[in-house]
Amino acid sequence: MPETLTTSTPDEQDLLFRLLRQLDAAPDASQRTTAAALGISLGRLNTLLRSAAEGGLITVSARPGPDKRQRFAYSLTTRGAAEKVRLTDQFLARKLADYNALHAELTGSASGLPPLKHRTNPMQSNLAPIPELYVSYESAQKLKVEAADLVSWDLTPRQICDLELLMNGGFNPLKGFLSQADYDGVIENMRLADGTLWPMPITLDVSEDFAAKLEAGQDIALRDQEGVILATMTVTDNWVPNKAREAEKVFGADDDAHPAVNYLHNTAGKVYLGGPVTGIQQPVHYDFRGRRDTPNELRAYFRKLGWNKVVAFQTRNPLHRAHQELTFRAAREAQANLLIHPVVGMTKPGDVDHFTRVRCYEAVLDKYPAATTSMSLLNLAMRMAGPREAVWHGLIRKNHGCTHFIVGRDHAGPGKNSAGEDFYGPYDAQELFREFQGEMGIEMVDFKHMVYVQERAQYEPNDEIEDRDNVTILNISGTELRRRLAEGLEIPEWFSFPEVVSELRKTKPPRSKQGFTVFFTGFSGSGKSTIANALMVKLMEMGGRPVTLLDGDIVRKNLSSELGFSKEHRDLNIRRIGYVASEITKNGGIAICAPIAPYATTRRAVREDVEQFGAFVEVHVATSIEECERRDRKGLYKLAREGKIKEFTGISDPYDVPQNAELVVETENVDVDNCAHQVLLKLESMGLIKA
Ligand code: PPS
Repeated sequence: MPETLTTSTPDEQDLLFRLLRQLDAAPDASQRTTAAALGISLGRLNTLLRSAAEGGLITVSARPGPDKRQRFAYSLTTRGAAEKVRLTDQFLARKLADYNALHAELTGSASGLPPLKHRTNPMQSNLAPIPELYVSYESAQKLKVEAADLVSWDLTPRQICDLELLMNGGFNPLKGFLSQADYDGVIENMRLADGTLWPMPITLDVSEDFAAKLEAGQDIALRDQEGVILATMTVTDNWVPNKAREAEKVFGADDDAHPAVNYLHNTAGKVYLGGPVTGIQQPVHYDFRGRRDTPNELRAYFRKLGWNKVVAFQTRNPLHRAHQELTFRAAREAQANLLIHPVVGMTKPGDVDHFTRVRCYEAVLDKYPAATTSMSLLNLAMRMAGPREAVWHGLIRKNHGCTHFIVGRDHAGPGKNSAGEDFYGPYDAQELFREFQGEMGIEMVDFKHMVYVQERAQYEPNDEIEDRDNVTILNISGTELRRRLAEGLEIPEWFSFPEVVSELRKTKPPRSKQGFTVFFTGFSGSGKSTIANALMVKLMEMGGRPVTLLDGDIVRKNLSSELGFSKEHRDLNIRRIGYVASEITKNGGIAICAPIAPYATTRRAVREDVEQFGAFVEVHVATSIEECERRDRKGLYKLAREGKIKEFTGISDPYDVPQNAELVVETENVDVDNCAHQVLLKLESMGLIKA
């Protein structure tokens, strides 16, 4: 950037700001119109344009057409757009100072005189518009075309969530992904390099190969998973972070039992990129569009309704009666309106999916007074960082126009560490929030654990029950709730709302109605297919769920006809079976698989695929190789012994005997019906079928 642009006077910076704003808003205007809009001569405009072009803030291109005064077209570059964002902040700060001075003069509040009757009604800072990183629609169209030629990075789902909140001001004051200096400050003491409080590292993690391609100061395009360009970024920093240190400082322990530490070590890229972001378009959401609001949309909504005080409730769980009581009490205590602000981006693995939760929230919303309560969905990717996360959540809610924030017991807790202990104390988050709330500009409404007092038929904070020895205190933990749902047991009225329970039951039916997979493994000729067929018929006789048999031979004919029996091909074959079985399980069916599946690691991978959606029951059909060879029903063992079939399992290829199968079935001297019955009994004992 040329000297003049960085070291110019406030007036010159103001002019540059107005020029960039003008080119952003009306890139196709003639020079004469632009000069008139800025109130300067054509000569001055030309000098300014030349200097901005030399500084890399705008590009100049020839425009066809007869009109000589419109020979050139100007548009903002990524750098120009970032500069415009910086100058906008500066401009707004100056305007606010002017406004405050004027207000002080009118009301006499600065002169020491008693204030005059308020003739002005200053806009509360929590409701004033917040800076975003987007360029205008016109500039975005041009930038999108330019960005198509840039090196591009395909964002991960978590990065898309982060980018959305960076661009719409949810992560204000961040202007992009953290630079190394900001990152170091955030890790060490929760502060950006300039001292501003910010507790969470928002970094763009990439692969080493991608990072190696980049030069300092290079612009890159950031694309979503369909390849749509959402933003550009000027890469100012490119470094290999010390992830163990990040885990220790941010999450309190370098322990993979913490979901964000696990993500850091096993999913995130090795290199971080930092630099300012220029927003082109919001990430696309097709679900619950009407329920999603940017910080400025919420601020405008609160302004319109005159909601000067708003208390936000953050949640990643369905709302039950305890939550309703807690939020009512919080609104009463803060004398504020209530914003239910659930996270729908990424939460803790294993949480109830957001589709189900939003249906639950909508059902509960009817039970709140509509005039003082609103709900909005937040596309945040949570990190489960407890205390630091609470401070982060508070800052995000402040950006969304809220004045108060509820912090309850174990806020954003990740559960137990690998030694079986809680990562954080139940009220650590409240303590850290309390320490910083003055600086944050949002007040905490803290709550102890809410429990149900049967005699008074109401929820009360656990620490406020003075007659606890004379009353019955009831509570259902999250684990207990999951158990009751899984087993189809009663969920009492005092605990939740019938509408919520019914939604949860639809998504999480009892085990006896969920899909599952029975995975037989054993040598060729061990009896897998025969037992699998008998089991299939018995399950069909019972009815209730569709049953699909994925027998080794059937699969090799219909799904894997091009594959042979090398390790690589066998693995591919089994992974395909696993994929189909996981889809069947997900959709509530029963998948019965009967391949040889000789490798333990591949069987484990299939188990993981299926267990995301339902039970995986591994059955080892433990017929010995000698017995299989003696039976030799297909005549294959003879051919294998003669060397006519290569890589034959048990003869010339390995078989890893299962160590942790749910069931081992011996077939020698036991009839098929009995073997199938053993499997049924196992399924029954696991609650997967009813007696
Ligand atoms: S694997 O390893 O799981 O992919 O094997 P799978 O698909 O279950 O094998 C299906 C049938 O292929 C026949 N067959 C062989 N088995 C083992 N090794 C070699 N080299 C081989 N070549 C052909 C065998 O009859 C398998 O059928 P089952 O039903 O197991 O007897």
